Amino acid sequence: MRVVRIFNRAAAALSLLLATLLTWSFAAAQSSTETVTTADNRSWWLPEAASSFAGDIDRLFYAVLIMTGVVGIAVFIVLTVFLIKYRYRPDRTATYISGNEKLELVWTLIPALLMAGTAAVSQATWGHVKNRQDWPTPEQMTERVKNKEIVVCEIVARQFRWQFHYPGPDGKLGPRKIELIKQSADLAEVIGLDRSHPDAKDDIVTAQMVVPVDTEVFCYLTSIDVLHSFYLPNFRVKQDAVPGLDGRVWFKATRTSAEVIGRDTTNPLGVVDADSGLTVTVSDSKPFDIVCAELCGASHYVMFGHLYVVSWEDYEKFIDLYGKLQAPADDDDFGF
Ligand SMILES: [Cu+2]
Repeated sequence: MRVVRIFNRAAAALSLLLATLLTWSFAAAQSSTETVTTADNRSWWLPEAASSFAGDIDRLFYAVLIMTGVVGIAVFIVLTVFLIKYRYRPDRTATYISGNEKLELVWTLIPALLMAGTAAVSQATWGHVKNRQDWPTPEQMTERVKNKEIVVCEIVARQFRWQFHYPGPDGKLGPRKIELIKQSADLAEVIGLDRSHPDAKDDIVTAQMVVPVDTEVFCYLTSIDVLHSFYLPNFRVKQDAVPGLDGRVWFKATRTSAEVIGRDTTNPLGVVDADSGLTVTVSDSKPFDIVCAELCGASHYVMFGHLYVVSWEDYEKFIDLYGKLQAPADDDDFGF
C-alpha cells in the first residue's frame, strides 16, 4: 500500500509539473508572437472578416463547431455518469457482452450521415473558394488587368519572407528561372525573375502586398525552398505554397485595412519616388497580417508579412511608384 501511495504522489506531482509547463509554454508563445506581428485586431476568437467569402466560411465553421460541440458535451456527460454509476464495488462483478449489432449500426450510421451531410452542404462554398471554374486564362488575365477589372499577383515564399510579383502595365507576369535565383537586395533577383524577357521588363517585386478594395485578386502561389502556407486570417484564406507547383489563391477584399485595422501616421506605407528621391506616402493604414501557417524551419515564427487593402487610386500610386523604382533606367517602352 505504501508503494501505491508513493506512486500516486509521484503521478500527481508529475501532472502538476506538466500542466505548469504547458501553461507556461502557451503563455510564452503568445507573448513571443506579440513582438513580431503588427496588426491590432488579434483576438481570442475569429479575427474580423474582410473578404467576400469570409461569411460563408464562418457559417460552416460555426455549424461544425455546434455539431461537434453538442456531441462532445453529450459524450462527456455520459462518460461521467457511467464512471460514477458503475464505479468499483466489492460485491459487483463485470458482465461479459459479445456485442450489439443494432447499437453498432446506430453509432456508425449517425456520424457517417452527419459527415456526408456536412461535406454536401459545404461543397458549394469549397468549390467557390478553392476550385473556381471561371479562373481566367493567361490571355483573359492580361486583358482584365489592362482594363483595371482584376489584380494579378504571383506570391513567392521563401525562408522566411514573402515576395509579391506584379505584372506591371502590360498585364503579363514575366517568367522566373531557378538558375537566376540568388541572395540579393533586389527582390526580382531573389525570386529569379528573368529581366531579359519582354514580359518581365515592367514587372515589380515587392516585400508587402497591396491590393485594391472590392476587386478580385487572382494569385499564383509557389515556394522557392520548402513548404510554406499563405494565410490571411481576416480573409479566411489559407493555401499551401509548394515548390515546383503553381498554387492558386483568389480573394476579394470587401473592407480596407484602414477600416478594419485602423490608421497609423507613424508607420505609413511609403515608397521612394525615383524622380524626386522623396518617400511618398501611399497609405497611412495599418496592414492586415500575412502569416506562414506551415512549420517551415527554425525561424518560421518570424515569417509574417503585411497586406494593405487600399482604394484603386492608392493601389495605382503604389504600382506606379514601384514601377519607376524598379524599371531599367534607359527603357521608356513600357509606359513609364
Ligand atoms: Cu514559412
